[in-house]
Formats: sequence, structure tokens, C-alpha cells
Amino acid sequence: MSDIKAALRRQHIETPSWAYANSGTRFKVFAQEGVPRDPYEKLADAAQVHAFTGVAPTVALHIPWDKVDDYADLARHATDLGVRIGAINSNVFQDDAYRLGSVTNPDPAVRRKALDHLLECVDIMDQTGSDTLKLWFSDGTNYPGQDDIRSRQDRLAEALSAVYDRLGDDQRFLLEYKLFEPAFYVTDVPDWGTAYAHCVRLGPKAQVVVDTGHHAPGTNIEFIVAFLLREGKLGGFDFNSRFYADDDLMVGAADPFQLFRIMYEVIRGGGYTSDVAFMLDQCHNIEPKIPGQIRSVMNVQEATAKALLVDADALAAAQAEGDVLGANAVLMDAYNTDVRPILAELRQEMGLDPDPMKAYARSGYFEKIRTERVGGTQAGWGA
Ligand code: PSV
Ligand code: MN
Repeated sequence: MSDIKAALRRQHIETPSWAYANSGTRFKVFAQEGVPRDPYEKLADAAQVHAFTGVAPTVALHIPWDKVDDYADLARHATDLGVRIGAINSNVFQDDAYRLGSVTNPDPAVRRKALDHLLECVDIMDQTGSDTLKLWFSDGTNYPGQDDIRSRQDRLAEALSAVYDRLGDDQRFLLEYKLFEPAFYVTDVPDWGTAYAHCVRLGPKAQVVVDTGHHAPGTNIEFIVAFLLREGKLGGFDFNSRFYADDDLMVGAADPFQLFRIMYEVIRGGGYTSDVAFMLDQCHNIEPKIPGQIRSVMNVQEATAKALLVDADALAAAQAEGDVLGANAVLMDAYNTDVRPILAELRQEMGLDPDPMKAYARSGYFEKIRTERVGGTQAGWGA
């Protein structure tokens, strides 16, 4: 048990700056009280999540949503709050110029604009000390014949190669795939195979990021995790949970068993002790945001604890004997263990409250931000 606790103590989950801002669907954004007005306030909220869980020390930024004049100053602000800036997320999907795509756009001037943004994100990494750039492209087409599928792959490869060449020795990029949306006919990076093929061509500083909401229903995500880890190409996760598509709900909420299966493969493949980034990519549209992030971090911790409990020797023995039911029982025993007491104990050992949700509620932080953060413009998806 002490090994498991030591592994859980080392866990590092990254929260996204946009989770603290107002968000919604295309139908309605419900504004909430106390929402940050700028990236500095987003970092302050993220620091609360770390303060109560002890395992969320970094915060991902999204550019331009988190654009500031002085990134070194923002990084210092983060350190003062007890957190650090994590991955830089690029955004080549919200400008009018990108109607027909960004790096795969038929117009070279638009491609140049998109590439300049991606390179700017690497400049920002240099200033914040971030080592990871996350690339997601909304690029694709809506109608058969609209553009040449193969040429778009060539344009994508050209842009990725230019970004790759700009990376420093200790920097990498993670290429994110997504089945569909906003393009509905062809998506230029629709699946892990496409992302993987581009990354393999480029080299070790290009890896794949698995956003758990970006697959067709029924996809076996843990297989993808096992495969990519085996190839040294799993760069990280954008964790969230979904019922239908890219719902961006709290990780582990819809299917905690899937999260357990993913974490089991991560551990089995050595990804827990490597540089795989465990990031959340979520929006809290109707629930309070800081507790939503705390709950999400706890859900990842619980799935991880259960995966760490799997008796690897017993499992290997049952598998070698072809004991189908026995092997399945080993996994299910671990999954069915209530790990909340172990985690409560661990938190106490770390000098934290055993119940982060209640401790946050008691802290008075929400009352403070709700009264202090009046005036100004609340941050939102896109600001
Ligand atoms: C796209 O759906 C995505 O998952 C990418 O990671 C974006 O950067 C993020 O959502 C924005 O919320
Ligand atoms: Mn994502």
C-alpha cells in the first residue's frame, strides 16, 4: 500500500485555464458569479484546485484566450501562487480567415497566418518555460469535392514540419485528433492513426494527445493508449467525459470504468512514470467551476488508485493459463475496491484536508471572488 500511496503522491494533473472561464453551448452561455476577468485571475482559481488536491501544480494556457503583454510576469504570478504554467494550446479555429481551414487552407496567405500563430505559441513557451505545445486543427471540409483531401495532408505536413523545426531541445508538440466537428465531411486530423503517422515522420519531439471525447462511440480508447505507449508516441491526454460526442464534461463522470481501463493501460505501458501529460480539457457550463475541477482531479486520482491496485502478477498468471474469468476477476477486484479511504489518508499525510470538496466549500474562497470580482469583463470561451 505504501508503494501505491507514493505513486499517487507523485501524480500530476494539469488543469486548463478555460475551465475557470464562462462557457456554454452554441445555445447559451450561463454566466457565473466570481468568474475570472483575466489570465491572472484564472491562475488564482487554478491554484485553489492545487491547494486542496495537492496534485494539480500546472495550468494549461490557450492562446489567444490567455494573451498577456508579459508572459514572464504571468509565469512569475503563477509561481507566487504555488503553480506553474503548463502546456500552451494553440488556436487556429476562431478567426474569420479560417473558414476553409487554417494550415490546410487552399490560400497560402491563410496558411502563413496560421503558421505564424503556431510559431508565436513556441515564442510564448520560451517565455513561460513551457515544454509542451498542443496543436488542434479544426480543419476539414463539409462537402465531397470541396477541396483535395491529399493536398490538404501535404499542407498539414508542411506546417507541422515548420513548427517541429522551431521547437527547442527540451520542447515537444502534441498533435490532437478529433473525429468530426466543426468539419463534417472530412476532418484533416480525424483519428490517432493520422496523428501518429504525421508524428512518426517528424521525430521524437512530436507525439499524439488523446482527448477522450474525440472518438466514435464504442471506440476502445485503452487500445489506442496501449499502442501509442508501446511506440513511444503517447504524449498526453485531454481528459474529459462524454455521453454523445465532444461533451467536455467532468472526466470520469459518464464512465469511470473506462477511465480505470485507460489508467490501467497507462501504468501497464510505463506511461505513469514517463513524460505523459495528464491534462484536463473541460468546460463547466452549469456547475461551479473550481469545485468542478476539484471533482475531476479526484476522479482521475480514484481511477489511478484502482489501476495501481491491479495485482499484476496474478493477472499475468491468469492470462498465461488462459484463465479468462480469472484474469477478468483480477481487474474487476481492483476496480471494485473503494479507494476513497486510501486517498483520504494520503491527503492527510500530505498535510491536506481528506475531503477537498468540503474543504474548498468551507474556505470562503468563492465568497471572496464573488464579492471582489465585480466590474470588468468576465473571461469566456474566446476571450
Ligand atoms: C477541441 O475540441 C479541443 O479539444 C482542443 O483541445 C481545443 O484546444 C479545446 O478543445 C478547446 O476547449
Ligand atoms: Mn482537447
